[in-house]
Amino acid sequence: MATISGQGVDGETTQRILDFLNRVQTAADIAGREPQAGPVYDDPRTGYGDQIADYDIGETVARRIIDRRMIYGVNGFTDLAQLSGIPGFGRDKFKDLVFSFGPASYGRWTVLPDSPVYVVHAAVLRTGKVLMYAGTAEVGYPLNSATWNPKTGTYKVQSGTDAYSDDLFCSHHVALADGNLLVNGGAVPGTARGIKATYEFNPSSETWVPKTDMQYARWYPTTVAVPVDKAITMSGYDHTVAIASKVESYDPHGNSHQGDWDTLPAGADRTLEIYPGLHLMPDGKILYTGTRWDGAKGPWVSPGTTALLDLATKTWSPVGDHVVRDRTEGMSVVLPPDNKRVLVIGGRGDRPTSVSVSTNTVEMIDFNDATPAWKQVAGMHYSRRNVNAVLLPTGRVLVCAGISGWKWGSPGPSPVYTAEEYDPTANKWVKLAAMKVPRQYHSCSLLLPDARVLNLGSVESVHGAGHDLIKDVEVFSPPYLFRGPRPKITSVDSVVHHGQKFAISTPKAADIGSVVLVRPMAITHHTDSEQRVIPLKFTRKNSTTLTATAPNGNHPHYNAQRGYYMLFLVSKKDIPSEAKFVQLH
Ligand SMILES: [Cu+2]
Repeated sequence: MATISGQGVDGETTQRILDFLNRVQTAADIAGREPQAGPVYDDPRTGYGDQIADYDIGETVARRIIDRRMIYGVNGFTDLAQLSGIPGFGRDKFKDLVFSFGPASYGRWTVLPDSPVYVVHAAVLRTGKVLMYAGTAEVGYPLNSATWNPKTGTYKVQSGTDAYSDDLFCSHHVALADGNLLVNGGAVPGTARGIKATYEFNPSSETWVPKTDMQYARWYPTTVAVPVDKAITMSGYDHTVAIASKVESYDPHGNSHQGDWDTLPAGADRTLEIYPGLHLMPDGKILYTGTRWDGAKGPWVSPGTTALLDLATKTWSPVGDHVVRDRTEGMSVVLPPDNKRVLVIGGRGDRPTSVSVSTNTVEMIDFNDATPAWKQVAGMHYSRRNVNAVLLPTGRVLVCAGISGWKWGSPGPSPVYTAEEYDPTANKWVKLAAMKVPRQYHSCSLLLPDARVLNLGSVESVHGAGHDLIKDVEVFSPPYLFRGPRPKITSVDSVVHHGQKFAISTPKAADIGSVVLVRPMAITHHTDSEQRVIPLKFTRKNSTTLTATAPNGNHPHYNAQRGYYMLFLVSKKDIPSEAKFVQLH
């Protein structure tokens, strides 16, 4: 009979185990069914290890655990040591509990030192650093930005002449083919009137370079990078606070490299609510997903039909309504492997206009279907708007942040602390660990090159009055970082060409299950047109070398346009490596 000690088990894990063991009613609630389907899973690294197909805590032992709980009366277990001496409950079974309720299943949140600038906008640069800035953010913050190095945790602030001189608060951003971040739009400080400002942030010099103005002023536009080496921007409030319905295209090489904005023909005009959810689809059309920002004009009472803009003909075609139509302040993401499926997550939901709450519903559209239409898939465990969705290298979708209420008034924001992860293959959401800092409006979450997820900014806080715009930084380490050794990229070419085979060195080629390119995120207001995961075909050349094939598709490569990507190896156990940046050219 084993002596059990909670030593070495972190507080959150301990609490989750105690909560679970005190909540269960019957032995079957602990033991689950064979083949093992939880809630207690076998830790593949301990005990008999490979017995994944059978349960490690059987019904007999489970019954003994519940019998033991009786001794402790109404409080039940209060200390893991109380599990000592239960016949058949050895240390391997205890480790299964720790595996099932610890970071290997829930991940772990870690609070980092505050950012030196308040953050509304954040993007991962081709250097692996994160650019963050806010503009004056309605309360007169200085016009500065910072880059953060995830390897060292150090910041470098760009201020004064190194920074930007227009108020880029509520602009938008995409990476250009050379890795510069295009930033366009913003506001006349203290107003909702848009400006035409355009900058490129150069990741090498870490400086802001002013570029030619847009033709239309835009506050809260959405920009989409498109091939070859261009960008399209839509919506935003113009200089009269009307929605800019003209669509513009940016060419970084125009006007002797000062940049050049062209207005698309009138057929491309469309009045979209601010920060429309937009994604470039593999066939060269831009999908408007129906997500949008809840602007100063109040609730959007007449949700628009989702639609596609064909970049070849410069005309729109309707796609259809969502099942739950009002996706205001939800977030949309495209899904691998082919990036023809799009998820829309959360948002306001269809409630009477007098009630401003949020929905847990999620919908998907699949453009492989003969008649693509939005269909509901499994819903989240929590209702959320102002939700951050991050596509992981595994192809799963991490959801963190968000509120179940309403940010501007009754019934109050009600932050959701618990993170969740969606597995598109199983169509299932699992709950993960709870963040410590609540995040909603003006928060950002991004996938880092080391496969953690950085969380920045937000209005409203737990700190009380005078701290309305928070600088707290918290990083999430997903469960995959606690499940055993990570694959490693020893070396890879820094430049690869479409359709070209290239070598990746890795110590154990036999362990690799997938090779993916991940386009770095550039997020604000839960709007990101950049993130996508592109799986690559690969073969094992020898025990330490993979041969991968860069994405092909026809020129101009809509699914994998020229630019910088994070290359991850993902093991057969779904554990990602750290990324190496490659330039796809
Ligand atoms: Cu805003």
